[in-house]
Amino acid sequence: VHTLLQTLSDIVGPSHLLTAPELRARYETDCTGRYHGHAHCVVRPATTAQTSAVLAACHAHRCPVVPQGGNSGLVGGAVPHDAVVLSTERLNRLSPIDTAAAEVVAEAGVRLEILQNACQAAGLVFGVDMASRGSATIGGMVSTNAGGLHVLRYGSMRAQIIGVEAVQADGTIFGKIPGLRKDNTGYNFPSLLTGAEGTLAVVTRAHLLLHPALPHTCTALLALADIESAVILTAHLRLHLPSLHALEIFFAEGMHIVAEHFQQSLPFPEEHSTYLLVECADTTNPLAQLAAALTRPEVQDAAVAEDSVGRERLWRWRERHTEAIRSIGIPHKLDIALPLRSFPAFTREVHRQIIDIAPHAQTILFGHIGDGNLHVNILGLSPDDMTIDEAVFRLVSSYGGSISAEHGIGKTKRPYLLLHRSSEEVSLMRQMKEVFDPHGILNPEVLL
Ligand code: 2HG
Ligand code: ZN
Repeated sequence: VHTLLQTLSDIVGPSHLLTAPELRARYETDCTGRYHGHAHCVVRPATTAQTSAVLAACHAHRCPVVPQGGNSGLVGGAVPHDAVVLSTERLNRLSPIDTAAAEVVAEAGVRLEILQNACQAAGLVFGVDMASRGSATIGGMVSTNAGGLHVLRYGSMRAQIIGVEAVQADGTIFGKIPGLRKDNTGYNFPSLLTGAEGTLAVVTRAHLLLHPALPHTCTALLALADIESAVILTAHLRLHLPSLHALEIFFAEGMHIVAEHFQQSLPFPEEHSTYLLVECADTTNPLAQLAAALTRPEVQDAAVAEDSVGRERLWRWRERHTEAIRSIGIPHKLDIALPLRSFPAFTREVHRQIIDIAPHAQTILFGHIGDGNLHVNILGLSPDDMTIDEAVFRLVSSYGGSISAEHGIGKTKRPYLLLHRSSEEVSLMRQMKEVFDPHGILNPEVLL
């Protein structure tokens, strides 16, 4: 390890090789607080060439490398175990926005919020948005195929990518930037690296497409009697609101936790079981469209906002779930996808099963109902106890759902991949891994 550290220091300069425990600490623990690891060092290359040299050196020493962006992942995918952390934070250049083509090239360490601000100044938007925008980076978002709040309109990260540049385990640089929106010349590497969780290569740059900004946005918080109503309304809104921009769900438990943690008073005078957050955006004001939806029989109460302050106030109920839950304890976070029609049966059953196994546990559900994506957060379990995680994954699988919708497999779900993928598929994945990374140095404890 000592000679490797010297080589890495020569590549990036001594101030960008962190070896002291207090400097390494923030790269060794993830933001859920559930995962802790140990890094030999943190290395921060500033260019693709340096990234390549770093990987070549680690490859020669057969030393595991864990790529890390904003460290905002929720499945332990960027937590090192006796590995070198390759931090992308200095790969942070953003090309000028190409307004004519509506495209931009971002290095892996560019934070989402920085990209969003640059787009806004150019009258454009980036299609992926999420609560972790202040820390999540483009490289991490590519590697996890991040989803977020507007997948129902723009698709997930994969749908935004025109080209990717990446570095293989042995230091070989590959990929094409600029890419082309249409390019059918064989296997699609950008798509393969999207969602690969840093196990095949380290993404260094991405060429991304942008969308025209929509000047009119309105948001409504709807109170409903139950999850059945939410499913009926979701189906209706998808068909009847062409300007639908976000469609999120949460429940009374989550609403109360957010209210308590942030000392906010509840938005409605009565108690309700289920809440939908609906957002519409368009080139002309979509308020009339949204207002028509509010007359539906499922809607028990509603609050609407058109100005950014009012809209943000409504969004907070949903976006603050993660932070409010974290303030109570270390949650188990299970990000799952289900057919929409299974939502009612699943939510009932998941509460029942969790209470059967751990009567003291507290379960909070929320998520992106417009994408069939729920976040099952469970408090009151010990971090290593996987009994409930496994029960929930089995339940999800029995409904034909996926054990990961938008967060990835990471370490948490690695033992359960076969609940959703066939052994033939997993075997093909392993063979691909071997081609890209024959010595298995890239994020070796993640995914496979
Ligand atoms: C969200 O939708 C994120 O807010 C985080 O995906 C989900 O904290 C979670 O479980
Ligand atoms: Zn989410």
